[in-house]
Parts: sequence; C-alpha cells; structure tokens
Amino acid sequence: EKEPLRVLITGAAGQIGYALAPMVARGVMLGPDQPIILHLLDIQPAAEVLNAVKMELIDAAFPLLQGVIATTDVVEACMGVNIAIMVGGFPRKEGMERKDVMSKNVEIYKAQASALEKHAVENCKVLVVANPANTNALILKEFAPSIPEKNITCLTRLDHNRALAQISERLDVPVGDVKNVIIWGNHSSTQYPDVNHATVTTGSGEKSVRQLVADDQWLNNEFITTVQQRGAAIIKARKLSSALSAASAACDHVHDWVLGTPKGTWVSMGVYSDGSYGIQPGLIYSFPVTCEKGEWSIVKGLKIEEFSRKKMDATAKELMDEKSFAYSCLK
Ligand code: NAX
Repeated sequence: EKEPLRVLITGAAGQIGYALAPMVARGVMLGPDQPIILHLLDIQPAAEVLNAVKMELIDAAFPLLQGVIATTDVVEACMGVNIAIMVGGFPRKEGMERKDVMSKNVEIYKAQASALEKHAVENCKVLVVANPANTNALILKEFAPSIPEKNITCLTRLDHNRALAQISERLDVPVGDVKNVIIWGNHSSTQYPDVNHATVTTGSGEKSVRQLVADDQWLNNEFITTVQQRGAAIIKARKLSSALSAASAACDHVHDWVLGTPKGTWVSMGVYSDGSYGIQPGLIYSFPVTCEKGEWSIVKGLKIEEFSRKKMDATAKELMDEKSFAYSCLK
C-alpha cells in the first residue's frame, strides 16, 4: 500500500475544480493505486460552495480518497502538499482594465508562492492553470525562490489535446493514434500549434501528419486558428469556459510529468525556458517535453523552418510584454 499523496487544488469551488477534484480522487491523475488526500482552497465568499464540494466528494466514496481538507486558509491548504494545482484566480469582468486583473492575480500568486514555499513538501510539483497561466507561473516562481524552477509549470496540455483532436477529426483516425503535435509559447491566442513533427500510427507504421492531411493551406491557417480560438468557441456555445477538458488536461499534465511519457512521445508543457530554440531564458514558455522519473526535459534538435520561427517569436514577444506588465503591477 502506497503512502497517500496530498494534492492541492486552489479555486476548488469553481467550475474546473468541480470537474478536477473527482478525477484526482478516482486516480486519473496519479494512477489507480495511489491513495490521495485532497486539499481544497477557495476564498471566503465561496466557502459554503467549497464545503458542498467536500460533501459530494465524501458521498462519492472514492476508494482512493483518504481525506478532504476544504479551507479558505492558504497556510492550511499548502501544508505538506506534494502536488499543487493552481486553478484559483481573479477573472476578468466586464468593464475591468487589464491592469486591474493583472494586479489582482499578481498579488494572489505572490502570496500563494510564499505559502507553498514555506509549507509544501520540498519537492512539491506545481501546475498553474489560472490565466494568464504562463505569467502567473512566472510570478509564483519568482516569489518562491526555494522551490526548484523545474518544479513550476503551467498548463498548455489542453491546447495540445485540442490540436491532437483536430487532426484526429480531420483524418478520421482515433485520437490515440496521433502524437507529437507541439504547442509553442503562451496559453493565449498567440500560441503556435505546430504539426510539422506530428505523426499518426497506421497499419503500415508511423506517417507524417502533413503528408496524410495533404493540405498545407488548411494546416497553416484554419487548423491553427481553430486551436487558438477553441476556448472562445466553447465560451460562445456553453456561455461558460472549458471545464471538463481543462480538468482532464490538468490530469494528463501531472500524470505524464510524474509517471513519464511513453517512449517516442512528447507532450507540451509551459516550463522555464533554458534558452532552447532561441527562446529567451526567464520566460515560462510552452515547449515539447518528454518526462522520466518525475522530471521533464525539453525535446532538443527539432528542425524549425521560417514559418514556425516567426510564430514562435511572436508568442515569446507577447510573454515578454506580459512579464514586464506583471512587474509594473507589483507594488
Ligand atoms: P471559476 O471562476 O469557476 O473558478 C475560479 C475559482 O477561484 C472561484 O471559485 C474563485 O472563488 C476562486 N478564487 C479566486 N481567488 C482565489 C484565491 N485567491 N485563492 C483561491 N481561490 C480563489 O473559473 P474556472 O472556470 O474554474 O477557471 C479557473 C481558471 O482557469 C481561470 O483563470 C481560467 O481563465 C483558467 N483556464 C485556464 C486554462 C488553461 O488551459 N491554462 C483553460 C481553462 C480555463 O479557462
């Protein structure tokens, strides 16, 4: 019997939290034999809803779930956690300036960084989901200097999964047979979904997605904008932003980070840039990564042609602007 792992979900009374907590409790994130203690954090106005989520988790009688701590106290929430999924944040409301939203989130992430640094286990792995995800992760990293930078990541797996899904639909092949798309850069509409190295497993071996689709016009235009705009399309149709797909992607991200990526397969993660592919160090940028023994490494040596280069640089530029803007919001 394994020791239970403590998984923190912030913003747990929100819609992603409601989808994510049961997935974690069922073993989707850390495996079917890994007992879990859930730490659920939200703010005071959501305390009653948060408690209802706890009641439902108890009522679901998940065999792996060995405890639920639901709290509005950030110190209690962070105490001893092994994995921290940061979903809580301040949403942009109508009529709000971008600066006001950024200031609020910068403050939240600064405070939560300190709490994690002081109270989480030493090797705690952090996944930031709340937007602006890359920049929130960067703020968290800067204000938790004792957490290794390798342990702080942000979610672009939803974009990665959306790209796999678009290819699967287009070619009418199972999504599990499509692999090695890449999301480069920011989790925003400037992200660059790249299929130049993507393949499909077929009866006669691995085939390149570009060859199978045989329509560069579609791949270089509609495919890219569909993935970039998918979040907006969900909001338009659902009147709410993506929740179940975001929760599932968060599980995939942590699952592969902790348990490893299959041989020959990479995934996309927002990680601290080491300067790979000419991306300025000091940004949290989405790269193709493989994971082994709980550590990610950026896939090196992929050939980048002109079309990709421009798009990778444009999204890096947006991240640099966001970074300086976030700093200008710090009091
Ligand atoms: P909700 O508004 O439903 O939930 C957010 C929750 O966070 C609320 O319950 C709120 O009370 C709580 N919260 C606010 N401040 C907090 C604080 N200081 N500490 C703890 N909790 C706090 O939003 P939801 O739809 O769940 O989305 C959550 C975040 O994920 C948003 O920032 C959203 O933009 C972001 N997303 C990121 C995605 C990604 O791929 N990286 C995709 C999905 C999603 O849009």
